[in-house]
Amino acid sequence: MTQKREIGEFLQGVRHVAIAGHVNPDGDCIGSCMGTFLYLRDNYPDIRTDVYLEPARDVFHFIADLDKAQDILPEDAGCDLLILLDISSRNRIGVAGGLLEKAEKTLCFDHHVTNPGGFTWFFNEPGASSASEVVCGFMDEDRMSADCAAAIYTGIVHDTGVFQYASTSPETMRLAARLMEKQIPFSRIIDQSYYQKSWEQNRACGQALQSSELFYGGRLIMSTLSAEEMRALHVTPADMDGIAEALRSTIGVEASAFMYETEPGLCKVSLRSKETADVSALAQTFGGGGHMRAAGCTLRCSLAEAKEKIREGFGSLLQEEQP
Ligand SMILES: [Mn+2]
Repeated sequence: MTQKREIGEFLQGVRHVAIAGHVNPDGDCIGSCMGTFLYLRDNYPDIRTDVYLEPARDVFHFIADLDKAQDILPEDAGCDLLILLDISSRNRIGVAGGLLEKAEKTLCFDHHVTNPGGFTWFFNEPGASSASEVVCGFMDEDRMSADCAAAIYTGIVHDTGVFQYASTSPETMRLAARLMEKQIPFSRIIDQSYYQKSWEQNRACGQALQSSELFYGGRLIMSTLSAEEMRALHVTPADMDGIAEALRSTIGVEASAFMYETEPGLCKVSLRSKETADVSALAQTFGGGGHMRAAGCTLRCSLAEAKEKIREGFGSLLQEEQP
């Protein structure tokens, strides 16, 4: 193995670290933030480390010390170094957004091709499976606890769709193997945090599949859930994970778009593709971002208008691939 860098090199003279992820945190965001928190706490006990995350879904509660994550930024909060993980852009920092101006130095680990940077140190690897994999490259694995390994593993599992997406590299698998050597409960992590869904979530996904429509000769599949439908199904935006992927799994489809109302007139759009359509480019035209195969954006309009805009946007994307 090549000699890796270690996060300690950014901690010279630092007495107070704050760690933060993005709004609406997903498995990679939570895994990378908590993994970094646990690693710093175990290996740099003289440095005060705070971690800020919006409330995580219950399925992540097996992650050690997740209850130490703060979901409100105190008035007097500060830090010498702000470590940012998986954020994709400076304006998507969740709870700790207010620290960006206060922090002396910022250190960002990411894997979003759309992240424009603007940090003291910026390690962005768009080809990497996850921010968890990127930040793990800066940890001495001999000094990594099982709890830290479990958090990092969770992040990788979630952002690779359980080692499925093209972003999964041989190195991702080697890293996952080394994390398994730490005796982490890998089966339980995958089942409980990734596959298991509540009855309400499964019904919402079922309804989205049931009402889906095909466009461009079956190359695009789209579906929506209105605020009213979500109320009737007893689900919230936090329950929408996995629906865009379920739509994409349809045979013949290259891309999927799932959209739902977070409030009247505000639509969250999840875009997925299989092999050719760059959905991050489409998301960017609407002020969003993400990856080639998984991206998202938020549109301020009715659900019907959002659907029309996204359908149109896919026109050039799906036509370009025709020979
Ligand atoms: Mn990620």
